[in-house]
Amino acid sequence: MNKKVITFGTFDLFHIGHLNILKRAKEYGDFLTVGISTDALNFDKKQKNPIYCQSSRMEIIKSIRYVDEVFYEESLDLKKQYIIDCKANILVMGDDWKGRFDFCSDICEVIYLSRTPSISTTEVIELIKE
Ligand code: C2G
Repeated sequence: MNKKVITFGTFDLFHIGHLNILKRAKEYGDFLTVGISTDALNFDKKQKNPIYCQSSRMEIIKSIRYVDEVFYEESLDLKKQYIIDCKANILVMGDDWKGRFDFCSDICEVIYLSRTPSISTTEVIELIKE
């Protein structure tokens, strides 16, 4: 198949929704690269720092059996550059991003997969706070 898949995320407080998207993304090819949002990018995206720092989040993602390569995603605006640099053929994202990366469809296939219901990093934090 020789197809390279790429996906991106913060992957803070790693949970089953993250595992599912990585597992399903890998099924579209035979090599999966994951761009992990830096702490600074996460702050820009969500106006708050992640609970786990970027190096911890990278170590966790790197140890997932479906993941072949990881790198730090510094900016949402570099998406196309990352795809080109990684020579990825397919971009896979959860459908909360549906449509947001269609501009990449001139250089790779863009696939949005359904999110895993009723789990999110924010929900986990709220539950722990209770
Ligand atoms: N996800 C999912 N199901 C959930 C939660 C998350 O499928 N219940 C998916 C998201 O759709 C995303 C990936 O898991 O594809 C990572 O989610 P986050 O860590 O929340 O990443 P996000 O903030 O969406 O960052 O350049 C894109 C951004 O870096 C994506």
